[in-house]
Amino acid sequence: MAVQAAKEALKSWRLLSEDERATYMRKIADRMTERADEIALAECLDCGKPLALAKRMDIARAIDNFNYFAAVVKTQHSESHQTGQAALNYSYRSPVGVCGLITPWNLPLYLLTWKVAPALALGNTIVAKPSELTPHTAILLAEVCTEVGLPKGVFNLVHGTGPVVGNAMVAHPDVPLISFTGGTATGAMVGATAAPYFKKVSLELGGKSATVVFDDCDFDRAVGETVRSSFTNAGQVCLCGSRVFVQESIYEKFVQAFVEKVTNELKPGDPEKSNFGALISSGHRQKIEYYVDIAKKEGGRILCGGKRPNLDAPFDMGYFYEPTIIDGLSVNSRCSQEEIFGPVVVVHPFKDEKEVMEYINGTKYGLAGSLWTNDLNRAHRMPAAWETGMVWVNCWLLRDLRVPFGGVKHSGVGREGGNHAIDFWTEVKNVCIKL
Ligand code: TXE
Repeated sequence: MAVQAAKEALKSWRLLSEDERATYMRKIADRMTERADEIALAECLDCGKPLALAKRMDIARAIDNFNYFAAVVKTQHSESHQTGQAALNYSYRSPVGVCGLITPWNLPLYLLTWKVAPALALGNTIVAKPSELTPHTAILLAEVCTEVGLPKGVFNLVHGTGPVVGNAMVAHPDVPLISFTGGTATGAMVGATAAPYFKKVSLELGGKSATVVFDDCDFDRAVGETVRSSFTNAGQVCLCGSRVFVQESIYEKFVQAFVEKVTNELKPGDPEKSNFGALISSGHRQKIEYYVDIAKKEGGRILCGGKRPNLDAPFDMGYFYEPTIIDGLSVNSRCSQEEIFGPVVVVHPFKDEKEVMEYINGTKYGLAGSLWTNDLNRAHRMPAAWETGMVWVNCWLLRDLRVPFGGVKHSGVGREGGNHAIDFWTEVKNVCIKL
C-alpha cells in the first residue's frame, strides 16, 4: 500500500523544480517551529529524555535538517568534462525513486529528518518506519507534512516491528534505496536482505567511540566536555564516547574531577525538569545492569553510579539508571569492547600516543572519537591514523551538516551529509555528446 502510494506520487514529485521542493522543505521547517514545544514534549514522553534536551538538540536539529537541505537542493552542481574537440560530457542527476527509511529509538525525530529532508528535497518519495518504541514524533512529522500541503503519497509512514515491517521494506523490489540507522547486528541483517536486490544502502550502526585526553589539554574544558560526550541522552547516542583514555600523568586528577562533576551535576529525575533522563525501556536497563555486573566480575571498580537512583513517585517507576564510571578494566574487557549504549563509561590510563593509538583502534567499531590536546601536530596526526568516521578535536558533537557523517568497520557503510547526501539520494549518469 505505502510503496504503491509512493510510486504513484513519485511520478509528479520528481518533476517539481528544486525551488518548488525547497519551498516545501522550508514550510515543513516553519510549521515544526510553530509546533516545536508540542513536538519536544512528545519526544520527551516517548523516550524519557530531558525535555530541555529534546528542545535544544532533537527538535532544533530536526528543523535545521529541513532548512539545510532546502538550501542544498538549490546549490548542488553537476560535472561536465570536455573531451578535446571530440565530445562534451555532462552528469545528469535523477531521484533514486521510493526510498525506505528505518530509524532507531534514541534520537527518533533527529535521525528520521536527517533522512527525510534530503530524500524529499532531491526528488524521491519515501516510506519511513520509526522504531516501534518511539513512533510519536514521526506521526507529528507526518501531520506537519499534511498541514503544509505536501502532496499525498510523497511521505508515507508505516509502523511495526523490524523483522516484519522493516524487513518487508528492505525486501520490497520497488524500494531501490534503504537508509538504515540502528544496531550493528540489525544492520548486518538489513544488508544481507537488501543485497540480492542491488539496492543503494546506507547503514549507520553502533559505536564504541573513544575520548582521548592528553596531559597538555585544556583540563577544565576537557573534563566538562567529557561529561557531555559520555552521558548526553543517558549515553544513548551512538556518537557518545563510551571509552575514556587519559594520559597517566594526569589520570588520577582527571578521573577524580570527572567523577565529581558527574556526581554533582547529573541528577536523574523528572524528564520535564532534570538534565538526566530515563533509559528507553526496562529491557534496555537490564542490558545496562548486565554489563555493570560483567564489569564487576572482570575486576572493574565502580567509581560512581552502578545502580538505580532512589526517586520519589511516580519517577520511582521510571527506567532510570545513574551515570556510571568504571576503571580498573583491561582494554580488552567486554565492557571496553562491546557497545553498551547507556550511561556507562570505562576509563583507562595510557602512557603515550603510540599506546593509545593501539587502544582506540582496538575494537570492531569505528564511528567517532574526540581528542583533547594542544599539540597541533598531534591534533592532525592522530585523526589520520584513527580507524573511525569522525574525529572531534578539543570539542564533541560540534556539527556542520555539510561534512561527511558515517562510520567504518562495524559502525556502518556509507556517508550522508552535504554533498555526500546528494550522491546517496540521487542516481547520476554521464551523457556524452559528439561535438
Ligand atoms: O536498534 P535496532 P535500536 C544504534 C545504537 C544502538 C541501536 C539502538 O548504537 O546499537 O542503534 O537503536 C528496525 N529488518 N544507533 O535498538 O534494534 C527497528 O524496528 C529491518 C547508531 O532501535 O537495530 C528499528 O526501527 N528493520 C546510530 C530500527 O531497525 C529492522 C545512531 C533500529 O532497530 C530489523 C543511533 C530487521 N530485521 C543508534 N530489526 C548511528 N550510527 O548514527 C529491527 N529493525
